[in-house]
Amino acid sequence: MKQCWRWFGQEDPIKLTDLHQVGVEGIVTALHSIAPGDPWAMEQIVDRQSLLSAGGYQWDVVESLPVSEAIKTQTEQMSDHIATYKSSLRALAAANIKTVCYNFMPILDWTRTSLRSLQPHGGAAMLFNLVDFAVFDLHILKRIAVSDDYSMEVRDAALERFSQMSDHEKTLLQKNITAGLPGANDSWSVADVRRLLETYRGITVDRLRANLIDFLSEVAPLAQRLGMRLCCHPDDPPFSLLGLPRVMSSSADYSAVLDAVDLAANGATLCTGSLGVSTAFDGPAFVKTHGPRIHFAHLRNTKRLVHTQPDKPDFFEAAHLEGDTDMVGTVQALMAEQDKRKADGRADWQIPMRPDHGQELLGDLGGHSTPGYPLIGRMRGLAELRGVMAAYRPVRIKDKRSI
Ligand code: DNO
Repeated sequence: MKQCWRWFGQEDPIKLTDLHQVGVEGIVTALHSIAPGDPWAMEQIVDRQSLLSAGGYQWDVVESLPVSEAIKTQTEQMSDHIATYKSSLRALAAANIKTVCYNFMPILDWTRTSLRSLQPHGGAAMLFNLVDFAVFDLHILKRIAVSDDYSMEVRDAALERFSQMSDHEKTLLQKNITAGLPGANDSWSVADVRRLLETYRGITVDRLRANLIDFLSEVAPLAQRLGMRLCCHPDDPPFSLLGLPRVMSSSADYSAVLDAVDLAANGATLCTGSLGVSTAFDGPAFVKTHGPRIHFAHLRNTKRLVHTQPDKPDFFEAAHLEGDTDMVGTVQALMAEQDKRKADGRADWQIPMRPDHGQELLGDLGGHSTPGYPLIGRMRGLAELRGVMAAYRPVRIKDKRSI
């Protein structure tokens, strides 16, 4: 697999040129300042490419070309936004950037209740706690939840916890939950979330899935003609939050969407950390089922904690080889998939991967790195994953000076 790294552009506290020391081979990035629904102009794409090539890299994967809320809910501006999405795809293809990741999560992207939870080893990890989430949902956002959102036990615990929280703790919780994607979506206010929730009134799981299929029926044929690979990121976490529908939470969800628009360009981002929160997730089996359509891999591990509601477990982001996902088996399955592609003569046999998220370790600590994206924690993750890959197939030394 191609060992990639997510880089946020010039504002990223990590210097691009330093990544050669980390063994990074490719870059995953996006034009984060462009809002979902707005076009990516050729000039901006080329500017970013020049920045990357000056640092000795190329732009391997776009993460993300975001899908606007209007497309997800099929409201007014949908057709304009689809036209814009297509023009951005054309511009990316013209710049020879062919792999594009996106997600179809309503309103919020990845969601955690704590961005820096202290671990026994002294580092910090991101964490999701359902009672904390219910505090935000029921007592800060003041949403009227339905009975299957939370069990009685979770509701009682949330009320109790809320009554004991300081104003500072309440603000921090709200900030953590609405942190969403580091980039274009930045941070939503409570008022924003309430307004956006209204736009999902009446949108069921079936309707959202149909909207995703409609979107793909528009953009995937174009991507196919352009020789591109679209890859949908799973829901993170893989269960409903704020009463919103989620449609990319399991292998069966992927089957439904990949089969509905049966083109190679309509593919998946396998994010082991997101899907792996569910007890039903089986990494090697996912690769077996969807292998040829996996265009990008996020390798990350999560560990479920003792929880109050089995359908919405608490979890934290574990070290890359230490969580509930069989990482070794998943990496092996992905490498076997690459071998099959090579045998079939596929030009895109190599799957770009990135060590997704990392714990904050050593010099990462202190809150100066982008949540989930510290240098040392991700470096540890990449080193461990590289070790697994090397055990499966020994690394070829590429240094030209060696004989
Ligand atoms: C979190 C990321 C996600 C991902 C998007 C893809 O760290 O994995 O934010 O970039 O969901 O569209």
